[in-house]
Amino acid sequence: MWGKMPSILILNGPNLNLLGTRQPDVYGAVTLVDIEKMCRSHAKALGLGVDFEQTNSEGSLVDLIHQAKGKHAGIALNAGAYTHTSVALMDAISSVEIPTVEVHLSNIHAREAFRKTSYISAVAIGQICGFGAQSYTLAIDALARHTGAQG
Ligand code: CA2
Repeated sequence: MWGKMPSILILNGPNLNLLGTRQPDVYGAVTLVDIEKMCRSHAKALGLGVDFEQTNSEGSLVDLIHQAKGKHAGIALNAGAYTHTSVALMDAISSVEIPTVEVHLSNIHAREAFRKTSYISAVAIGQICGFGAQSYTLAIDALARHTGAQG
């Protein structure tokens, strides 16, 4: 099903395009382009290809999750603030039945109360948060193990 090299989708939601340009105290100094490069080299070493996407639009995130069906062995999703609000994203993940790891840069459990609620957690295989950019590489490790998709 996955062809020569299995791949994963790394999907980023609203405002994550601003990383490294504002609020470095909360989110660090790395940019999303830095994170993309880290993810590509980390995944490659595990024999996994990567599609890396960012959109500020909830509907586009839903579309990208739908389009992952039959294409990607797993999804790492940082849904940004939609994590705490979006039944649509939760339903999209359930519907495609692709193992999904929830990712956050910050420790959402150590921040405002509203960030403790995640609609993604209910349908994810697990959640990784609080490790900055490293949360993404940890998510790739988890997906590689879970899917058995390493090359
Ligand atoms: O910690 C995470 O990765 C979050 O998903 C980031 C979201 C936040 O709403 C979630 O609760 C936790 C916010 C991303 C905003 O990123 C910014 C980057 C630079 C400047 C301002 C915001």
